[in-house]
Amino acid sequence: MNLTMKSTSPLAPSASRPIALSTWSHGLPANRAALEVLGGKGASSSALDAVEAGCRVVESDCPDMTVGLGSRPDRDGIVTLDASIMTCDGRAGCVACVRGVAHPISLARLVMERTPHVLLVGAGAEQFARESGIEVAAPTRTAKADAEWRAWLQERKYQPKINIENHDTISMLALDAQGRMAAGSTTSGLAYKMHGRVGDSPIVGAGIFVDAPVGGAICTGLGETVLRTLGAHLAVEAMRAGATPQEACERAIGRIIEKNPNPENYQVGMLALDFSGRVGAYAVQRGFNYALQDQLLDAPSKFA
Ligand code: SD4
Repeated sequence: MNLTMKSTSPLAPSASRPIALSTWSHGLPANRAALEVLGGKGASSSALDAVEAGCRVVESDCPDMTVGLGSRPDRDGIVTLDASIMTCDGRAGCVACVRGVAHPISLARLVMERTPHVLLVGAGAEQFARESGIEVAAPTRTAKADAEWRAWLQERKYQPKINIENHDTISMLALDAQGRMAAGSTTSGLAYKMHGRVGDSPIVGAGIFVDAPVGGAICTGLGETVLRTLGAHLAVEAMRAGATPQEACERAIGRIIEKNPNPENYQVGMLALDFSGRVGAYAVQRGFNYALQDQLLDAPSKFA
């Protein structure tokens, strides 16, 4: 099977700023919040603020149950969350496998701004949250997540469904009026994962990467495949070598397919943005949509 769907046109609108670009349809409310922040006056209206604001919207309300405390749990019934944030001057903060934190994206930002570290995990990340005045709730499951998990326990079959279950991380890129770019990602990872499993989303270079003056890239999908190839970093380095954002996404997805067998069994979606506002989008499978400003678009894919 190799029914390649190539995009013929760059999806870039124009060099207009600000720009908000996000994965999946929940990228629409995320972009709205991000652009509201970026439309504001003053020094605080940065791409970093925009990405944090956008991700927080989905953390608070994610009907797909793939972001925030309302997500599906791991196989032990525990909701664990991953998040990362990065600015184009190379600063980054990430948290992984945290419980009870409503806004992991904000905790990731605090790791970046208030610690000498890049990544805090598990109990240590939760301790840092408490010390920073962030509430850490006792781990719970929503009634819906609880019912689905109990149903899952009957069979205990671990087979994430492409584009349906487990593939709705919010990853975002924003470019502000001053020409600063930031990236962020927040997720509960894969439903029914092993306890302690961490995907690509909170790993710099895997789920997100941004570097001035080149651009940024973000991923969603089966994190293991992206971790093995450092997908976002691949795309940014392709742009550094002269690829357009679209070409960069296609090359990075190509490498992911090359290195991870049986692509019919997984989905990865990738978005890229450069500093002139050109956008790239590509996926392994059909069905990956994304939000560019207030538009929902379908990404071309390697397999139809
Ligand atoms: C992960 N990449 O934990 C995440 C899942 C995801 O859309 O992106 N879902 O593997």
